Amino acid sequence: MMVDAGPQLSRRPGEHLKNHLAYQHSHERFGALIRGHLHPLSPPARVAGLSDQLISLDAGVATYAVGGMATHWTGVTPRHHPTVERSQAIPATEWDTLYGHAEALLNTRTDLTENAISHQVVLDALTAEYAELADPYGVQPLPMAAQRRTDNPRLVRWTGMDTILGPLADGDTDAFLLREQHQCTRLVPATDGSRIEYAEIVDHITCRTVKVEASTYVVACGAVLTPQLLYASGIRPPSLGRYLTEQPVAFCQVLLRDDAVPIPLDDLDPNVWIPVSPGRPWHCQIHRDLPYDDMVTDPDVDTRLVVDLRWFGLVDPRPENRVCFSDTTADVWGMPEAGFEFSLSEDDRARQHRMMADLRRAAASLGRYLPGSEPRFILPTLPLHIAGTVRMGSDPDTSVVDPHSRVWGVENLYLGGNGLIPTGTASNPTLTSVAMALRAANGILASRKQPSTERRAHERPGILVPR
Ligand code: KBG
Repeated sequence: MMVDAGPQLSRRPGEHLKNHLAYQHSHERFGALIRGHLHPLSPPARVAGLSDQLISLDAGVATYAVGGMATHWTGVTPRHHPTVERSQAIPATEWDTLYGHAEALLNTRTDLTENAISHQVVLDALTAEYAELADPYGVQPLPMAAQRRTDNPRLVRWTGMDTILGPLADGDTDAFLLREQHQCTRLVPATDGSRIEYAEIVDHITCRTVKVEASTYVVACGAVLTPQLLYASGIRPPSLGRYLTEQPVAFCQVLLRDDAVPIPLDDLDPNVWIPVSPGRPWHCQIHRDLPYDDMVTDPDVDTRLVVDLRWFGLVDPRPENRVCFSDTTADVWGMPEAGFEFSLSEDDRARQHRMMADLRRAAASLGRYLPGSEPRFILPTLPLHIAGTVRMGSDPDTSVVDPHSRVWGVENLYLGGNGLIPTGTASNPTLTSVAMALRAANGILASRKQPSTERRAHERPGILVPR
């Protein structure tokens, strides 16, 4: 049984909203749609660190919908660098297998835009500029969780939660129950705290509260709402909410030289990547994405020539960087209100300035800046890659979950999502979080030795009991 506080927005649960024809070819229209799906997590007045010119968490948001941010994410799914980014909590020998499975689940591929003219132009120009970068960390196509449709190659099928569910998304099995607009407000631990006895779920459709008893509980509702639920449940290990990381974003737009084209009217966008590597602790993606609020569209610009350069930086995890929860103020969902305490260290800061210089280098090799979109750090910061708040580790004093994603000291409670990533990272986190979740799922399955038909009634996942 799976519950989600938000509504189901598509026929198949958790589908990517860009799969609808109306949004496939307009970043502006799609941007306008999803802006309404981003709910601020904390009132700006309570946010600390706003004066920082490189990063601010004022844009901390959550999406309340079945599928969460998978209903609108960009689908960029690189592997994290083995030494610069990846956590050592999982043995090095397992990462490649886990990543392979995660890529298959998400339908990650590098051929999405291989025939697009602007993709080839960008790839060639940057390959020449960055000739010193050795394989496998040189300029290359960006791995994308999306595929061109074979019945109409002008359209792309973007991966959403329905992709992961596979046949379960079609709802024709009793083995899986999905309840939309059901919000888990509390997990109720046994008196000694060693296990969860039941979950308290508010059904926002009927305004009833129900108890759900299960043998295993998994909380995966984002890097802020996951620790929020633990906090509300009185599960408050010392590292909860701490070691928070977020990636500063250096951004600009470039107009490709028009002697480099002609680009057909219905061409797809470029998707080019320069991976993180030692000495370059930043992730570079050259593509097109949703406009930021401060961007003005010039009707005289041929948008086929515009490319976005997004460079994401790495910040070190430090315990003082955190999301904290109020004991006195509730958010609109009745949960402890979140607030952020976050700043950059001198090392973090120096890294971001090197990243900005590199962004300028790449831009110069491609064309000239789009007027009004010259290089800058995006504020409030918007990669939405908050991590570390329920971090994985091998020491219960400095982590919230063990290497199998189980909350230390609570035998039947597992967590999932970007909050588990314990390291400073620059690349998009989703693929890594899915890899970690697969390891946890394998562990949960292995621990459930009996076949499901032999399990006692109360051990079946998700029994609804009216309160
Ligand atoms: O361009 C995207 C990017 O791919 C991503 O992962 C992040 O979530 O948001 C960016 C847009 O601000």
